[in-house]
Amino acid sequence: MKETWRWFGPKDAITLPQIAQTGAEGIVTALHDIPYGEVWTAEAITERKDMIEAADFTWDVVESLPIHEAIKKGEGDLTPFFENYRQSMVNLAAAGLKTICYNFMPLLDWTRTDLAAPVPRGGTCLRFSAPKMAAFEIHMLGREAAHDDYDPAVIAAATTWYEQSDEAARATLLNAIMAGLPGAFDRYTIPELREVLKSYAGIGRNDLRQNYKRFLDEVMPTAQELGMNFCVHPDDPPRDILGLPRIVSNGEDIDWIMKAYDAPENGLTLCSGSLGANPANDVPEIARSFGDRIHFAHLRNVRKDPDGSFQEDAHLTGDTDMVAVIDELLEAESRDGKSIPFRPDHGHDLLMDAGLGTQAGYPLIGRLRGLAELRGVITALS
Ligand code: DNO
Ligand code: MN
Repeated sequence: MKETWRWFGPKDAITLPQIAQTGAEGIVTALHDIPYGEVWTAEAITERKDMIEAADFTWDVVESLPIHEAIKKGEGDLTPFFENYRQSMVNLAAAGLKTICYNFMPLLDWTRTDLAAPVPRGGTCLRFSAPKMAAFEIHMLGREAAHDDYDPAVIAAATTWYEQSDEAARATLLNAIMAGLPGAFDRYTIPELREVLKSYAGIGRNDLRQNYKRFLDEVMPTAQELGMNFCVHPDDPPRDILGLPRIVSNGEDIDWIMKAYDAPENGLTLCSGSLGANPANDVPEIARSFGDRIHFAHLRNVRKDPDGSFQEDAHLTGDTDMVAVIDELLEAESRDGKSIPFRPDHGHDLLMDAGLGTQAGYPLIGRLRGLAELRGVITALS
């Protein structure tokens, strides 16, 4: 398995020479400044690649080559969006970039309600509180239908939270929910979010699946010609959010996707933290079932509460048996004769992390700790 590190580009508070000290050899990045739907030019790709290589790294994975919302919604004339997407693929492949991570989550990427929840012995982590999410949906957005999406006890706790919260707490909650959107785009205020949610009205699970299949049919033949591996990132959290359907949440969903375009290039990013947030998901089992289609891995752990809340735990503690997950990935590697790039996906804010101004979930010390722990497991198992 190849150790990689997510770098958000020149604007990242963490520099490439600092990343070099973590021991990681590969970089995972994207051209976050390019608006969704536009072409990644050969020049922009080469400029980023040169930067990475000048610091003695390889650029191993593109995360993400984002999919425009119009494609997810199946709305309007999609021809230019598909053409642009394929053009970006051609340009990436020409630069030797052949592993592409993306997601098919409508509107929001990863979603948390707390960016700095305390962990017992110091430091903070990302947390998803089901009551706070319900409070946001019901009381702040006014989405009445959310009553059906949560248990009555969660809804009662949501009301209590809302009644006790002040403006600042509600603004912090909105900010946390928006933080999962990478890059500088598409942060919404409450009225904007209400508006944009309307544009998804009537799009159910099957519609989203059909739109996804159309995307695969449009891009996978090009991926095959170019020798590129695509790897979809699972939904985080693996459940419907804001009434929007999510279709990459469990083994059954992944199976549908793999069969919707049945080719090795149509693969998976095994994100143990995302999948692990649903108690019904057996992550080592998912790694085993789809080992031949796993082209990239995000390794982290979560600890779940009975009410549907969860928080990010240290990489080797938490509910998921990470040694078993890594064992499956190593098996897949030796079976298929491949090397799977992985990154410590998120970390706790530890020690001086809080002052560094890094992206939420992507601290220096916390991920360094995670990477070191994972490296130990990999070394022992191999
Ligand atoms: C969260 C990440 C995701 C991931 C995208 C991939 O930290 O794992 O934001 O990059 O969903 O498209
Ligand atoms: Mn992930």
